Amino acid sequence: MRIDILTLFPQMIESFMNESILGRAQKGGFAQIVLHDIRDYTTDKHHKADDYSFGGSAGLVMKVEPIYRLITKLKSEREYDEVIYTSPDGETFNQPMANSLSLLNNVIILCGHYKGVDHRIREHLITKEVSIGDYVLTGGELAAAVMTDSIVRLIPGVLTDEQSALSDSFQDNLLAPPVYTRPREFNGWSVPDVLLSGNQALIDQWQMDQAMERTLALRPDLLK
Ligand code: 6GU
Repeated sequence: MRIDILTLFPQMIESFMNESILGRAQKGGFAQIVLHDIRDYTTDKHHKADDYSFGGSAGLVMKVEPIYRLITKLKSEREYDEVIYTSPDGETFNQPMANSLSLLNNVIILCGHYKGVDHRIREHLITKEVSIGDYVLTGGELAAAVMTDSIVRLIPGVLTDEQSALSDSFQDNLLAPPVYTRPREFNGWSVPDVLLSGNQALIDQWQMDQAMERTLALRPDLLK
């Protein structure tokens, strides 16, 4: 899968994309994450990528031409399944959306900033608008990073069996059960006996009960 991220601030997320699981996914050839600086596609001598909004409401708006040029260039090189715009107006990102996006080949994510992009971009080039929750971020870069992280880890081969995404919270609409490691006893705090019993059926049952109990207590909305 290839994800092209279009932003005015590529440095904000560059190192994030090359660390940990995202870094390994790219080195292993499972994902290609390409950051593009929208300012590189301006043609005026001041490299102006934003301007005042018509009608006078406060704040800068990202200009149509550089974004159009960049998206048109990318589309001439390969076919894109989605052109996503990060915006608080969008559909709220969640695990089912991550699952379906992880099946795509090529995706563009355009990061909104300031008051947003010239609306003509949204009308003519964007196929999907996504928010990561009901709070305001300075820009879409963190949203793009969050989405990329949760999408790429779902690509088959990125996680080992032990890290398997199938046991993550939310994957089956349940929170994950508690986990423990050595030592068995610390400071008088002990690990539940069942986990040391060696009886896998019992352990599976305990983990399922815990997942259900925790979901009921902490996120009953997930069970609806
Ligand atoms: Cl995608 N962008 C911005 N600016 N704020 C947000 C968001 C996105 N998702 C939640 N808040």
